[in-house]
Amino acid sequence: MIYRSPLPDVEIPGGTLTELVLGTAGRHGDKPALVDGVTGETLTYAELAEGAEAGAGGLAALGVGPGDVVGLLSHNQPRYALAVHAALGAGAAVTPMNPVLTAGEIGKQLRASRAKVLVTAEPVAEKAADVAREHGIEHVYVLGEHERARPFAELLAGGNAAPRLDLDPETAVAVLPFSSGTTGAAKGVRLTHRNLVANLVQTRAGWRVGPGDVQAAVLPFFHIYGFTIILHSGLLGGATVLTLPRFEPDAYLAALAEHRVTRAYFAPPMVLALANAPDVENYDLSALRYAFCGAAPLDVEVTERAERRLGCRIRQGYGMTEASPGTHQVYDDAFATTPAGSVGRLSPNTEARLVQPGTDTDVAPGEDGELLVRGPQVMLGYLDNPEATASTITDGWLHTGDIARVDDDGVFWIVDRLKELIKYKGYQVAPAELEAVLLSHPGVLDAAVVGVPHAEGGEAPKAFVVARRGVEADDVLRWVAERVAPYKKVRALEFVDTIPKSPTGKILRRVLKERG
Ligand code: AYL
Repeated sequence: MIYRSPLPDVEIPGGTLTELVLGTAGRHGDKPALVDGVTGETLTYAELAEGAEAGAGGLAALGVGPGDVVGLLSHNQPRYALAVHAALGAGAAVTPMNPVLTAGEIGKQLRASRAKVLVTAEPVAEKAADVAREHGIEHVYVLGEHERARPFAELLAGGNAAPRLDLDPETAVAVLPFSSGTTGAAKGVRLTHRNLVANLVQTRAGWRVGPGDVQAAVLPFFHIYGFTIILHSGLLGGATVLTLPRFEPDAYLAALAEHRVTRAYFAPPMVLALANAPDVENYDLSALRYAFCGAAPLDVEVTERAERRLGCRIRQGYGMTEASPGTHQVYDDAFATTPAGSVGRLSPNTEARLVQPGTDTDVAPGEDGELLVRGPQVMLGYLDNPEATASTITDGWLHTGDIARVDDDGVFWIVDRLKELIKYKGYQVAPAELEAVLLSHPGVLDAAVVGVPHAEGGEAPKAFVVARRGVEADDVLRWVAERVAPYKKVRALEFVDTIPKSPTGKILRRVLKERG
């Protein structure tokens, strides 16, 4: 049984991501494409398009071209978009990174992606410069100024023309985010120009983002939700994208009011914070028409509380990095009629199946099953990992590792997560990565990590550890905390005699999860 979108297929334009989103920049000219919610700095559509061209020329003059990768380590700011499209214009792919990653984690991603250039932001330029030096990356640019890096503006000012390229959008990688997928450590996800172009026009069929819209962008552009759904859907629509570097309820609400934000994008912890914030009612949110949430499960009671306070419905989107990311959405036209708690309907050109986990057998209609999705937004594959690609995509079907249900109206619910991935505040935490860090501790003999319920984060990593005598929990927790970004920290630890495993040696995560 194959489920299809109720919307007719859309035609997917043939060009690059930049051609799609900046091709009409001339029409919007002096209109702000991006506004910095903190400094007020703006970047107009014309400045973005011209800057991207100039930056592409500057990068090409450094020797950056098709097949190369540019690392991007920055919080949300208007110039983020400039860096992305300069790199794409040179023919390179961008590998985005969370600025809170440790030097070790950044180095790992730069090495795996073979990045040639690193573009960073002022607050993390010191760390970026250190990592670049350690990994022999010669070119480090900063969006702004810093003594350890060259100003990105210098690349734009060189007077170099953007190269003429003949990229094949079906095979040229545009973005290389890292995701652990259904199992193991984080892998580079090869999203082509066509994947992203497709997902943007697919999403547009359900959401009418237009020049009258102001989109709040506090969710990070280094994650695919922020990159595609917030930043690029906004640019494609000719909207203004308001960047905020971090979520803090009061500052966020003030920004929504001041900039008359029409569309807001949340992850579950933001909805929870807004449901409980002391004085939401003091802000004029009358411009807000659509609010979205995605990246992790959202509680219906919390949703309703936040909706009452914001005076706006909140509806969910669903997808995954490997699908660029959107596969399900609540269309604007169905905003009032699609139930909270669901993830809406399939985006156009997207098919779905529900199967018995680990098999190719469909479940009976109405039953829960593992969600498989197929469409032009599904990645080309993982970087340097054909085995992981082959086990994740079969006959074009992407195995999501999520358990879903669909009703007679074609509305989907995500009811459980089968894969080992932990979502802390919507961010991916890969148990395999934490297990490797735990095992590197000299006193740890064996370890397994699973997600357990956590009030603020939704879910957080808990470690089960077999240790040598005399090893202290605090010491093990500190060992991990020193080596991973704060959001990945192990937040609970239990010493055990053995880790339950299958006869083939696989950790029985469900058993541990049920023990809690
Ligand atoms: P990744 N409800 C429950 N779980 C979700 C939801 C949701 N609404 N959205 C994402 N997830 C989980 O790669 C699910 O387990 O991409 C899924 O496999 O970081 C995993 O997160 C993917 O995590 C949008 C808005 C997509 C957001 C997104 C999120 C992309 C997150 C489309 O419109």
